Amino acid sequence: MPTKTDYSLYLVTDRTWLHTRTLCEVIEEAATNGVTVVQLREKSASSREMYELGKAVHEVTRAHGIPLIINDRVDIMLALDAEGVHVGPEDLPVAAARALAGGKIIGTSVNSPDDLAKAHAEGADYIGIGPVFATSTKKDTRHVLGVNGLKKLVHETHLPCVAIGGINAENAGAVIQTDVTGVCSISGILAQPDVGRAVREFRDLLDQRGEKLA
Ligand code: 3NM
Repeated sequence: MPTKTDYSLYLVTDRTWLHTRTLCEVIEEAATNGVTVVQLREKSASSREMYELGKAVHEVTRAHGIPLIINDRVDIMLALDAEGVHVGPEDLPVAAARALAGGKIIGTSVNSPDDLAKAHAEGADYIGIGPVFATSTKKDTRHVLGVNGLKKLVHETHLPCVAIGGINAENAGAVIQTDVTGVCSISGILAQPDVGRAVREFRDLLDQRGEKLA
């Protein structure tokens, strides 16, 4: 699974951005329009809520043939038989997650060359690099990297890497030009009045890159 994963458009969830729609409805629309990975990240959910929500979301992602990654909770990922887990600096180390969940996708967050060295040493399958821009979605973000900081880290890794933090359809073009594998978004997709349209705008920028490389 890890080597075949399409990381190009990676949606991270946060139900606080939804208007009146359910998370499953919005994920259905996002997947139909070109999101290629979904990460369930619901920081205020109880274990039971994460499990029930994950079960419902997994049905949607499975129907679209895209992986579901669970934020932080290796136990919930295993209980759902989801495709992977994303562990940040305050979560289990990658190596510990790997010991529990051998064949699953394991991603981690990178903000510096030191983080990158750790991700390489511990055998992460992919890395999320961020925050690229300031964002109000996550309160405890680390040093804002900017496009140049992102580029430096992208060029120091052989791993698939996705950029995160403040990315929207307006600034995604500059992010994509760094050679990053994909872009992640929460509010750039979930907070938009027309989710399908927002996803297609990201998708168009990513697909233009593909056409240039072809
Ligand atoms: N992780 P938005 S920034 C979940 O820097 C997350 O590791 C970050 O939300 C990191 O797309 C972030 O709305 C929030 O800016 C991303």
